[in-house]
Parts: sequence; C-alpha cells; structure tokens
Amino acid sequence: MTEFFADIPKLAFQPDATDEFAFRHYNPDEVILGRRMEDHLRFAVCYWHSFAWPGGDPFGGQTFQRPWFGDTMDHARLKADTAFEMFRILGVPFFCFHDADVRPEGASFAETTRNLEEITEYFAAKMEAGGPKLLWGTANLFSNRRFMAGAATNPDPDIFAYAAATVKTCMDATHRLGGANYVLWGGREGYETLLNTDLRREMEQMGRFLSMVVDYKHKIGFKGTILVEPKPQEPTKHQYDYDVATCYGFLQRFGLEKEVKLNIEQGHAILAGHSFEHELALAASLGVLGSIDMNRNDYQCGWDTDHFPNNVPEVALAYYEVLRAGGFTTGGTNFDAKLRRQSLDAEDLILAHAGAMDVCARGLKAAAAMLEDGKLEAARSARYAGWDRPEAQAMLGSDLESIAADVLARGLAPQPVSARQERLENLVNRFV
Ligand code: XLS
Ligand code: NI
Ligand code: NI
Repeated sequence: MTEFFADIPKLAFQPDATDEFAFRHYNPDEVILGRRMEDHLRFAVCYWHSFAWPGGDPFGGQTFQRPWFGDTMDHARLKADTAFEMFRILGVPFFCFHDADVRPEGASFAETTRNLEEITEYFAAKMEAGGPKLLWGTANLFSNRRFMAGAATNPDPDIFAYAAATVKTCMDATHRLGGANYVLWGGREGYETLLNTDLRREMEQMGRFLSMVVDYKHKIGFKGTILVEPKPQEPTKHQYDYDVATCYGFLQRFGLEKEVKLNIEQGHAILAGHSFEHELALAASLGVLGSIDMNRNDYQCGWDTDHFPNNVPEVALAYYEVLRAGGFTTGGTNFDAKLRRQSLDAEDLILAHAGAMDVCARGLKAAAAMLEDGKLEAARSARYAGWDRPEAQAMLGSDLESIAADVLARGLAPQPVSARQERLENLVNRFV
C-alpha cells in the first residue's frame, strides 16, 4: 500500500451512508435493461489529470505536491503504485493513459521506448494481480516542444516520422495490455495562422497517418477499436477534427469510416457549439459512436476546463443516446477530468471520482427508465409513421416529375401537426 491514500477505505455501495466515502447510486451489480451497471458504464480513470498534472493554469504554476512527481523510473513506479491503489479504492474496471503520463522521457527515442516498455510490464503485473483493464492507450503528441507545429500535420517530415514511431510504441503497449481501444486525439493537428499553413498538405498527411495506424492494428492483430477524438480548437486556433460531422467526412474521404470510430467528449462538444447529446446522436446515426470522455466545461469559461460531471439531467440525456445506440461495445466512460487546482488532498481525488460515478449512475438509471417507459420513442416513431407506408418509401426512388403529377392527381393539401416539444420535455423531466 502507498502512503498517499493510506487512510482511505475501499468504497462500497451504501445508499444510506452518512459518511462521504461511499457510493449512493453506483451499484456495480444492479441489473439495468439486462446488463450490470458496471458493464453499462465501463468507468475508466485517466492517468494524466489525476497523476501527471501539476495543477497549473495560464497564470500560475504547480499547486499539487505529489511524492511521485519527478523524472526517474522510480518516480514512475511510485506513480503507478499510487494510481493502482486509487483504482482499487474506487473499484473502477478500467483506466487510460498517454505514454508521457507513465514514463520519463529518455535521452533518445530508444531510451524513451525502453522506459515505456518497462512501465508496460509493471502495469501488466498489476493488472494480472486483479487490477483494472485498459480502456484505451494513446500517445501524447502535443506536450513536447518537438510537436509545437503538430505531429502528423507537421511541416517537417522528421517530426511526422517521430510521431509515427511514437504511435507504434504506444499501440504496442496498448496491445500488450489487452486494451479495448486505441485513441488518437489530434492535440496540435490544426493551425495557429492560415498565413503559414498549407491545408491540403496537412490534411493529406493526417489521412495517411491514420491509414498507417489502421494498417498496423491489423498487422499486429490488435482487436480493439481505433478511436479519433473530435475537438474544435485549443490548443490550436482551429483543429482539423472539429466535431463529429467533420471527423466523419474526414474518415470517409480516406475510406476509414468502417475502421475508425469516435471518442466523444462532453466539453469538446460544447466548445464546438453543440450539445453532448447532439454529438452522440449524430455519431450513433453514422455508426461511429465508440466511447465517451465524461468531463464537462464550466459554461462561463471558453475553454476545456475538464470538470468532473455533476449535472444529472445532462448526463441522463447523454446516456439516453448511448442506450438508444445499443450501449457501449468496446467503449466506456472515461473521466478525462481534473480536480480544481485548490483541491489539494488525496481525499479530493477519491471523492471527485466517487461523486462523478454517482452522477453517471443516476443519469444511466434515468435514461434506462425513459427508454423502458417507451413514450419518448413511441412519440418519435409516431412522428415518422407516414414514412412507413409503402407509397412513401416508393417516392424516395421516384423523380420530381412523377411526384408532381401525383400531388396533382391526389389534390394534395398537407396539414402541419404539432411536434409536441414541450410535452416531450415535460416527459423527460419526470425521470431526471
Ligand atoms: C484534450 C483531450 C485529451 C484526450 C487524450 O482536450 O481531451 O485529454 O482525451 O489525448
Ligand atoms: Ni479527452
Ligand atoms: Ni479535452
């Protein structure tokens, strides 16, 4: 046991607990719509925000002082010990990491790779000893200054090469650990100014890069899903993976829409001017809903603040889309969320996650109840019932002239009907 969480007990489902250290709604074994709650939600803790982020903001530096902060392999192992201790206390089934979160950068690419391989084996032993599984691995292609002008989209082919080699090592690590997915978030794949940017080249480079990732997945027999994470801006002024619709167009352009799905983040959806449920519903309708990053932004701040989720009605509408799509397959709920920089204590880290897990559990239960009740889906089907008639379907294979002749022949004078929006909103309000 590490000292950091020494006094904190393992959390359990205790709906009437008076103590803070309990789940009031997250009950892993409760069966909802035929599936255990744990298997619906598939929670993952992210390594970067909880264990690698020092607490800085644009106006101030480190606020957290953690015994595992440092650049040696000993620090990396202490970090891993502490992280797995937290996974155990929370009882989460998954975790996620970038290479840079878990190993120190070496003096050369070879040494950096060896460090990652060593930590990968360290993780493997802990996972075999009953630790959580890996929801996804990923490469940090944005923090190091070499990536300041992007990774795949970099004007310098040597940086493209370095990024490609780095992704290979991260896919190897993810494969070794039996990861359920591999994520690519295009950290700096965008531009700061059009004045120095060749859009055509950059997007073609990015398409080739992603195709190579897919080829390598098949070559090594990785069975997980490749996921791209949309985000409209930050850190660059404009990111190429702007939102779900943009990503889908990009995947189609490179023939990858059957190979790659999306990891959709609540905060990124808001930054793109959408709601989270919009992005989820659109991805589901296009067949590319993969996984979610369940962290919200502060609505008054115009950036990706990565708060833990705390709004049950919002979360319920998100899980409603996930459930309508049939639930997660390889995906899950990753808390890509960080403490506020004044939340210094070990207890803060545990209770932030515990609270978020309870919010998601409440949201899931509400979403399942809405689906079981069936009135929303019945209203949706009724709205389109006209299209179930064979003549209506036949019209889609017809042409303008024939349709015009038919309108005349039938003396058609269609009457609008109510879409009943407020009544549907009232219905949702009964469940959340
Ligand atoms: C940043 C992203 C990042 C990805 C993983 O905004 O959300 O954390 O999830 O690289
Ligand atoms: Ni994310
Ligand atoms: Ni983000």
